Amino acid sequence: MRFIDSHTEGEPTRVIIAGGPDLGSGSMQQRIERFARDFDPVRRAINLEPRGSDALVGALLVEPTRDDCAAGILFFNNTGYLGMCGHGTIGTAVTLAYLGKIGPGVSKFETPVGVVSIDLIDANTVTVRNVASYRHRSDVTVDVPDYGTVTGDIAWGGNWFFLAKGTPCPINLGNERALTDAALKIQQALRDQGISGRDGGEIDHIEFFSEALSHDANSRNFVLCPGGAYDRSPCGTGTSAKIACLADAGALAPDTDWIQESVIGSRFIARYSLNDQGEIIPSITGRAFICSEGSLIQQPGDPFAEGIS
Ligand code: PYC
Repeated sequence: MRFIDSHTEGEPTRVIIAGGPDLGSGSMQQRIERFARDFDPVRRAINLEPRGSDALVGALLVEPTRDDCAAGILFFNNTGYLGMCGHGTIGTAVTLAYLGKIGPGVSKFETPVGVVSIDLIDANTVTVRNVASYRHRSDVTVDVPDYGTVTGDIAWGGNWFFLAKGTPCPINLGNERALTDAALKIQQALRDQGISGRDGGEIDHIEFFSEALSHDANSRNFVLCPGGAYDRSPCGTGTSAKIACLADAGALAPDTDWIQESVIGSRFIARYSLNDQGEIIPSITGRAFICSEGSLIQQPGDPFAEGIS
C-alpha cells in the first residue's frame, strides 16, 4: 500500500493512495461497512503500531458516486471507523494538492455522513465546509465515577460529541494523562447510562473547554477520540459541534470567526452559515503539512503484520 502522511495542526493523517482494499461500488456508508466487515485487518495494519500510532487517522480514497465530487473518503483510526474527520479532510486535501490531483479553489468529497467541500487556499491552507451540525441536547448531566456529576451538551459535527462544561484541570500537555482519564470515564459513563446522540448514535468523542492561552483565540479545547488518543488539533468535527452549540445558544452570529485553540496550542478558525433549510453549516480553516510518503510492507512471518492489537 502506498501512503502519504501529513499532519493538520499537529494531528496526523495517513492517506492511502494506492493498493488499498477494493470496496466495490455502493454508497460511502455501504463501503465503510464493507471495509469494517471484510477488511478490518487492513485498517489495523495501517493504523496500529508498529506501522502507525494511536493518534493516526487513516483515509482511504475511493471512487465517488457523484459526478460533482473529486473523491470519496473513508476515515478510520486505531479502534474503528469515523463518519467524518475535519483534520483528516484538510490533510487529504493538502495531500491531493501535493500530488497535483486538485488545484486551488473548491473541490467536493463524499463521506459516509454526507458531502463536504474544501477550498484549497494555498498548498497548506484549507477551509472545510462541513456537513450540517446541530446541538442535540443541552445541559445533560452524567454521573461519572470519581468525578461526580458532569454537565454538558450533546452535539453532532459529523461525529457525536459530549461537550463538557469546563475542564477537570488546566488544558495543557502536562495534564494530558489526567484529561484523558477523565474523558475516558465520561465516555464510559455515557455508555453505561444509555446517553446517546440522535437515533442512538454512540457519543464517542469527549471535549473539555477552557479560556484560550493566546489573547486572540476564543477558547482552548481537549478532545478525546474514540480509541483513547487525544486530538492534537482542535478537532474539525469537534469544533463544528462547538460552533453548533454556540449558534443554538445565540452566542455566535453567522459569518463570525471563532478561533479554537488545541491542547498543543495549534488552532482552527471556524465560522458558520445557515443553509436554505436554516441548518448550521460550519466552516473550519486550518493548515496541513506533508511529512512523509512510502509503502507499507508486510513481510511473510511478521507476527505484527496486522498491528499490535
Ligand atoms: O478533526 O474531526 C476531526 C477529528 C476527529 C477525530 C480526530 N480528528
